[in-house]
Amino acid sequence: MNKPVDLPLPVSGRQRMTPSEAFVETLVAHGVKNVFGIVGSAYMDALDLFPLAGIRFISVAHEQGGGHMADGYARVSGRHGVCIAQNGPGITNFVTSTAAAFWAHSPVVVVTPETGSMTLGLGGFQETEQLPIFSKITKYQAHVNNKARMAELASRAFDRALLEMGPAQLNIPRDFFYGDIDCEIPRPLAIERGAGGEQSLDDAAELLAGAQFPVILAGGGIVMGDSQPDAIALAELLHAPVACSYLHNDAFPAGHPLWCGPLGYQGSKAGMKLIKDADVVLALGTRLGPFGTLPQHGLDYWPKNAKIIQVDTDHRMLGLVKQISVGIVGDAKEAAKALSYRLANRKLASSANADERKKRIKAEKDAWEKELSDWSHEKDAWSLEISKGSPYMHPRQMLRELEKAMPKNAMVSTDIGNICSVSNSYLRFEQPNSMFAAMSFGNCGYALPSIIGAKVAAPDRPAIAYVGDGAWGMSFAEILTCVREDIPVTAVVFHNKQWGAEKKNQVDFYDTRFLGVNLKNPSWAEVARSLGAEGVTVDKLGDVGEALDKACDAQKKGKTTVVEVMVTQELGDPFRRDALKYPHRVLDKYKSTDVKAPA
Ligand SMILES: Cc1ncc(C[n+]2csc(CCOP(=O)(O)OP(=O)(O)O)c2C)c(N)n1
Ligand SMILES: [Mg+2]
Repeated sequence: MNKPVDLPLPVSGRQRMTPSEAFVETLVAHGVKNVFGIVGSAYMDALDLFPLAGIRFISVAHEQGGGHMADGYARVSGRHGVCIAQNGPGITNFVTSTAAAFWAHSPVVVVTPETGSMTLGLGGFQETEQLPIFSKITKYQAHVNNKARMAELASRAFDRALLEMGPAQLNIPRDFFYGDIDCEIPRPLAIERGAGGEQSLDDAAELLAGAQFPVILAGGGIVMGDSQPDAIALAELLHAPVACSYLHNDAFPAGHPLWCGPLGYQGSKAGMKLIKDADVVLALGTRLGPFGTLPQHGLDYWPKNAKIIQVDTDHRMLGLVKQISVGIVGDAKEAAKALSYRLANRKLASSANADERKKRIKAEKDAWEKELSDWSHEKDAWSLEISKGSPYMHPRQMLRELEKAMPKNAMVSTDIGNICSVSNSYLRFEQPNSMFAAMSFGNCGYALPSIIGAKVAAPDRPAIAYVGDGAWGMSFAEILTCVREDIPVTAVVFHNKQWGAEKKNQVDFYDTRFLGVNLKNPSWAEVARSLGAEGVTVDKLGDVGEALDKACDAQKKGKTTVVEVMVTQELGDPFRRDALKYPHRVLDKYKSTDVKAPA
């Protein structure tokens, strides 16, 4: 393991250096302290300099994991996450993680050394065109077309990743690391974002001042923009209930009386019922992603007649998915401050009925809490049948136990799967930068590597990944990274012996014709132990909290723990109810698989 040495300042002024030195000094200039990847000859000349530059190289098990680690690191720290790999196959392994970072709005810099400039196109070794592959999943692509421009283009990639809050690619023909160049290391751009246009802020303030039932939808922009105190102040001024946008449960503190929980899949009915009655919605720092605003629990909650004010730093997101009345191209923090300033000494319609609304908020929250507590298991016929007589835990009860035992300042990443999705109802946070779900890219295998990256950025916070056993099969190799790089995390693996989320579709839409959904697993606790981590198997509810406690405690001693929780095969609501149809067959050969839609 490369331990960081004292961080030197980047060299200043125009001078002679090698392109490798220019590349590494640019990393130094941007404050990079950790780079995730797998060693490769393509960039070994630059890698060799990392220790003296004060950069730790974190050697991972698979480049996709390294890319997710860079993503997790960026999401906690608000700084660049950096990953690097060998040209060709190492780089194509970054595709999924880069797409995931794109939809998580993570400033990841993907460094992609390329085949040599003098052999490009000849079909030598490890050659593929690396720019087209990433063209739709990056915010910016820098191609070093001349070694003398190494620092300039590298620096621009770093600037753009933060400016546009998304991945930037830095593509470097491998022979361009060598030689001598004259150059200056550019200083990072310092960018201050503003509140938005005066007129749009005035219009928004006008709508909010007249609102009888304003509701705030708190989005990821609040987390990324460090805006929570300003969002709280504005909510309190308006006495407005606050729902969180899908998978941004950490956008508003769960203990606050105005917090109403997340919208979207397996979200909070309280939040949904309250936003349904809004006459004005302030969507603060959210692109209003289509998946996260779909009807849930049979509730079509998006308010049809409300005026919508949307605040987003990216102008392309305004009015894209939902019709809006006012769009503000602005930073969530600055816009919240500017709106509070405009509303501070005004007569607000929402003050007159504040007590009434306060009672309504409490009643909706209490009702949802009670419903959740009574929702001890899934109640559809298949779930009841499959869990009958099972010695294992009901997933919802197990998730409740995890919630109760969750350390106060925990960071939790969640994977894609049925139980991870259900966990959305039980994940509450008091501080931002705490929840790292696989966002709209929705790839299985996200949670373990992203929490490893998060732990590197915030080593003093407990780091916990929620992962289904199928997704675990894709990603558990990164336990090797935890062990060899001393990055202690906790993984809770939901062992239900199935790709449950997809099985649920076959239950609901395909007459329980199961194909490719059953798993044969080893003991994941045993596997963890053989990889050099701790591993425990829990099959009793009473042991869940203690297991999580112990595992988080072990992080303080540098130990990674896999907590394998044995759960029944019951399944919550399906993911893509919106996109599935009952099978309709035309050819005689396949007629037997026709399924009639229930009346
Ligand atoms: C990389 C990738 N492959 C396939 C899918 C499709 N998919 C979505 S959920 C899911 C099942 C997840 O199973 P598991 O991790 O065991 O969690 P469970 O649903 O059983 O709780 C699959 C295969 C995906 N989202 N991502
Ligand atoms: Mg599973």
